[in-house]
Amino acid sequence: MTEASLVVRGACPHDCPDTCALLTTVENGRAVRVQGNPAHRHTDGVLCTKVSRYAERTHHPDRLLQPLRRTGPKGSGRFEPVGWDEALDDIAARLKTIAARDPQAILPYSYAGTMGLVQGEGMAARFFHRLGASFLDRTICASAGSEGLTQTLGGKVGMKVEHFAEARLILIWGSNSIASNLHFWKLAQQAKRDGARLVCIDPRRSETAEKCHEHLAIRPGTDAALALALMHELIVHDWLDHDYIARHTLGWEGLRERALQWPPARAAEVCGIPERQIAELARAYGTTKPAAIRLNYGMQRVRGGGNAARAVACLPALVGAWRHRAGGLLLSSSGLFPVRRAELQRPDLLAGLAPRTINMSTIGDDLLRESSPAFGPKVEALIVYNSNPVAVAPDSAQVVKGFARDDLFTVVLEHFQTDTADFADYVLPATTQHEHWDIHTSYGHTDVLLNRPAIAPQGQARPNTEVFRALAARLGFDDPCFADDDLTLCRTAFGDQVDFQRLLDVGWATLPVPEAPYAEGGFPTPSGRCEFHSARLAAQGLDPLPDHIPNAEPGGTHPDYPLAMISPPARNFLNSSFVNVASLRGIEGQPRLEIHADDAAPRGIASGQMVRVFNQRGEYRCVAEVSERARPGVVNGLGIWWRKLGPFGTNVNEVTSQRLTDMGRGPTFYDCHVQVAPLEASA
Ligand SMILES: Nc1nc2c(c(=O)[nH]1)N[C@H]1C(S)=C(S)[C@@H](COP(=O)(O)OP(=O)(O)OC[C@H]3O[C@@H](n4cnc5c(=O)[nH]c(N)nc54)[C@H](O)[C@@H]3O)O[C@H]1N2
Ligand SMILES: Nc1nc2c(c(=O)[nH]1)N[C@H]1C(S)=C(S)[C@@H](COP(=O)(O)OP(=O)(O)OC[C@H]3O[C@@H](n4cnc5c(=O)[nH]c(N)nc54)[C@H](O)[C@@H]3O)O[C@H]1N2
Ligand code: SF4
Ligand SMILES: [Mo]
Repeated sequence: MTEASLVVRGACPHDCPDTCALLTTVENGRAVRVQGNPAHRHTDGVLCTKVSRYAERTHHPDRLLQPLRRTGPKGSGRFEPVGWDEALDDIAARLKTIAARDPQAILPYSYAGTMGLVQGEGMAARFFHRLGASFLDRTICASAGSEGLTQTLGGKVGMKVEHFAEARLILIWGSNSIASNLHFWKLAQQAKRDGARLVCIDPRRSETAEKCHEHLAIRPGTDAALALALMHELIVHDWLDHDYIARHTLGWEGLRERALQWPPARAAEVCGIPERQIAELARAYGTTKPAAIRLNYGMQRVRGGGNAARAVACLPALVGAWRHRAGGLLLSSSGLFPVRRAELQRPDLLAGLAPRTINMSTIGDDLLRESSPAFGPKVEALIVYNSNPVAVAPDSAQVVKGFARDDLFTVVLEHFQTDTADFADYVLPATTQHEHWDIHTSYGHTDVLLNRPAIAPQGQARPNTEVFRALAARLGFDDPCFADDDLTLCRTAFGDQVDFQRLLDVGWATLPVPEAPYAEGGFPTPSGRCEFHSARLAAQGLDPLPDHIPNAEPGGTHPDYPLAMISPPARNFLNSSFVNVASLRGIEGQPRLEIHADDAAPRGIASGQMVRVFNQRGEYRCVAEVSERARPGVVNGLGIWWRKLGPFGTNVNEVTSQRLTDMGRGPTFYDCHVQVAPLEASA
């Protein structure tokens, strides 16, 4: 270390269950190295490849360093520099004019570019509440699975991740852990060394699947059928924990009857796997203790995603797996955090207003809607932060058409000139995690983390909070809460629920969560039981019991689009973040479509060849890779490239649909049929 060098404690801001503790080495005002904090047990000194390159992203030559105003047509990416005051004055004036007619014509659009509670929906939520802007339904990632889990277990709750290390059987279900949950994978490896069996359930032979003892390469969207067949076997072989079922579950008779309709032979047909694999998995699950399931969101991006999560979430109660601390299930731990949302986000500032809600997953259609009694006012202004919808939202053709509207006023707060920023009227340079305060929950462990700024804001970049404070002032919002600084917001997020001094001194604090939280039942459902039968779903007119709901576009049925496509993330990107970091893009090379030899050969497709992937919604182009990672009938289009960095300015979302899930109003990215053809043949 040089004299001018210091090490600053932070938290990884990315949408990843691991929420690592970071140590950033700063020399002469620059972040020169980012490492995992060895003192934080979940991080254990290890970061993923992406974030170990974080300094490269922070000091990227393409960082946006000053506010920009559009000079060319929308989408052209032509801008001129403008001063902060001029930009903010104009934005405030535009918003004021629109709000005078109807503030619901203004829509925030944000997701998890940062998971921070402060730079996420902190000051921004206060601002939009006070304005009375439309609500955004933040569904794009996890809402179907979250809803399924909540209807079954009562919330986003489950096992403590550290106990997976002691499990004897681990089902890795809809998760490519090596790519997207690295620190869980380390625990699974530890369990494996101690003799545990690892089983992966995934249509793709992912980096994780190939390292497990067994891989069930089911067709996309058939998870509920598999879960019901497992239940069938648990019942007929009496591998049930009758005592746990009687005392801590609700609706067993109904579920039993439903499951008995799913003998393994029927599920094998639906899932496209050998019956033997189902029978063997059921035996292992019914007879191995403790058995743990790492469920992840990859399995809920289909029409029946909510039901599928529900079906899987029923399994641990049937075998009494919750009795052991190393048994049960984990999809998300985020519901365990006592975040004081009302104090942080101040919904009381709505002062009686009840704005309409727009679903972020249908932004394509919704930007193109005219005013109507059912919809409310046409969207006239869009404020985007922490998200890149033009690249990540489904059905790109509609999304692009919406963003290209000349009568839409768009402001984008960003680090980089993304596909979305290209459509902005104003682009405002945002600080990165290295340059601002924030506080973090996690959806993969149970620690709260504090992020300290390591370096000064680069160029003229400002934290999101600062932009919303400045707009609030210009709109005359005088509630004292708009003067709160970021450190105050950090303190507000948990109040007395978390020892803030400890966060300042150490960087994290562990929540007091019981070791085996549901050993004696006590689920946070209305009944306090694991709800196989959900009265809340029945009240919504939905099936109260979990069932298999086939994909809307399963592949193998449509004459023109016979292949099913899933589009899970490429390992070295995080959604569309990092696609512009040269060293990481270098590893990924080009956008790829994995296709099985049985599907490639009849189409005359060889590895390395450029292909068109298309359906009724659109077409994108990428490089084919004939690979055993794809199962026959299913292609894997790895995401999520920036459109402008992919061939022909397209990415995988050209072909995905805006259809929503059975529960939670989520997107169905992995419920998508396509055809694939060599590019030359069609030119
Ligand atoms: N490296 C990296 N890490 C990430 C991300 C990233 O982009 N890159 N994204 C982050 C985000 S936002 C999220 S939400 C999580 C996502 O992480 P996960 O929840 O793990 O979800 P996915 O990566 O979408 O999919 C995981 C696996 O599910 C498989 N899958 C697809 N369809 C089905 C299905 O119908 N059934 C089953 N059983 N499996 C299916 C996919 O092939 C994939 O291997 O990861 C986070 N971590
Ligand atoms: N086809 C397909 N599409 C998908 C998925 C898929 O698996 N397949 N996955 C879906 C999922 S799971 C998700 S979560 C969504 C993710 O969608 P998004 O949440 O939009 O995620 P990113 O693409 O990473 O874009 C986040 C943007 O926020 C910016 N950002 C980061 N930190 C800050 C900050 O502090 N301030 C500001 N102003 N900006 C910041 C980053 O630079 C980045 O451009 O994509 C979805 N889209
Ligand atoms: S992306 Fe995930 S694994 Fe990588 S540093 Fe961040 S929290 Fe850790
Ligand atoms: Mo996500």
